[in-house]
Amino acid sequence: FSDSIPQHHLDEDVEHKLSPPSMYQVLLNNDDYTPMDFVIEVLMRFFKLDTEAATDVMLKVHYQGKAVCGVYSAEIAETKVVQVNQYARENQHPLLCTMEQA
Ligand code: NFA
Repeated sequence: FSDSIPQHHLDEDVEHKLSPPSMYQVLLNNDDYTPMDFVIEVLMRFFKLDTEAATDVMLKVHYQGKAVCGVYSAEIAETKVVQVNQYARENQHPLLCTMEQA
């Protein structure tokens, strides 16, 4: 059976034309008002960082202006951005989450 299938049609020999998905960095941006503890909570809640990793990212944002929180496919990155900005606004903080193609 398989000897009747041209070699170039066998699955393992097919040239796959699907590209891997574009990946996006999700970033937090510094501001002068959002409490450090709130930023750490956001990083733990939405980006699944432990206390130490969340503190490191928060301090990088604070001192360098922005930092990458995670890298995701477009749909997941967009969802993180919306959820983080919504959560910040619900808590009356100006914290801004953005995304950039990696
Ligand atoms: N710069 C803020 C402050 O001093 C802390 C902060 C860190 C805000 C990271 C936003 C992002 N309270």
